[in-house]
Amino acid sequence: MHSRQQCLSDLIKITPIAYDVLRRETLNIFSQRVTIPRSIIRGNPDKSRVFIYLLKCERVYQYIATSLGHIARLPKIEELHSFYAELINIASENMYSKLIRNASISIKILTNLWSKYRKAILNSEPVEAKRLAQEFIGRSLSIVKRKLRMINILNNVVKTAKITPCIDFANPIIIVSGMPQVGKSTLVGKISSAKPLVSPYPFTTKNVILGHIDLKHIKIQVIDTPGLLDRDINEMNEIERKAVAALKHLNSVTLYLFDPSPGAYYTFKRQLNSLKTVEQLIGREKIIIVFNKIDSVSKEHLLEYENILKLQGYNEIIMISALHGINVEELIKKTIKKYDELYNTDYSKLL
Ligand SMILES: Nc1nc2c(ncn2[C@@H]2O[C@H](COP(=O)(O)OP(=O)(O)O)[C@@H](O)[C@H]2O)c(=O)[nH]1
Ligand SMILES: [Mg+2]
Repeated sequence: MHSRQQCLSDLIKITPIAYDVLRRETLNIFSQRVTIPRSIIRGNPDKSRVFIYLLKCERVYQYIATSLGHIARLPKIEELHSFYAELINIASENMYSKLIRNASISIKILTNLWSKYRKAILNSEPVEAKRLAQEFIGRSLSIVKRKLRMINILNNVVKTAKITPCIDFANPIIIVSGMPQVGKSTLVGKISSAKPLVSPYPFTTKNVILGHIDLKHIKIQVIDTPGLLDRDINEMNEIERKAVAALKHLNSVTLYLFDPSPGAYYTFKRQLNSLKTVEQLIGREKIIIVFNKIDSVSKEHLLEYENILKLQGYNEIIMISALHGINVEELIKKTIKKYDELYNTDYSKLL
């Protein structure tokens, strides 16, 4: 099957620029020597200083307008897939759209300003020309400074674009979700091409990570997500919100992992609370409940927790050990079957 992978890093291609750098470069351009063609000077010998300042300002204007143009031409947030849009909003603290808008506005203001100053300088006496040119540079910089205060978000936006996986939104996606330390990254590492970091500390996974399961004619995408705490979505931090973005915006089957073992980092009750949050986001029908780490849980405990979930209406729970690969194949089969049911596809036949 054809792959239609989309990479955020191909869409957001820009070298971040800070105000201080832009200012320094502007002053640098302004201070550079310019030479006016003799033919022009010959006809207007007393105007040569005027032409020098005109040319300096023209260069500065071109430089600033070009720099802002790169920002103004970034893709609009509405043009991005909603998953990518949300990641960009998280990275920019919702300032991305405003930055692009303000870059466009600033270019217009600068262009107007330059057309006024160009006339004024051209009609001025030589001494006046220098003062007007300096005034133009000062005003241009102050427009940029005022309008593009949030320019530093570009750093984070570009960084995010670089690490965001290229997703084929038309092909199947399995999301692995759950509280920190339940074994999400271990499972993704076991079943897919991704090898996310696994550690005994929470919040080791700070980004959405993509791996693939290679079937005969298709790659099933598997997404590892940062752990979610059992709190309201509005209270979540930047890292958790990336996991929420994946859940909310990707058509997927979500594996919600529990750690029912006695050494679990969070109590079973809290894990159940966190499941409720995921349910609110995507609806119960897209979730498969998985108990991980069954290698280190007694049968009695498993049964006890299973019953709690059954009372809540979850009839099927899949028991696995991601670490030891117990029942993992079975889990993949069931997940793809569920995907087929949800999205009216027939990938199961490829297994
Ligand atoms: N006993 C046992 N430990 C596991 C299993 N899966 C993961 N772990 C351990 O649980 C800890 C957290 O794993 P990790 O995959 O980083 O969890 P994540 O935070 O949900 O991504 C690590 O120390 C893993 O080795 C399992 O099936 N059995
Ligand atoms: Mg992890």
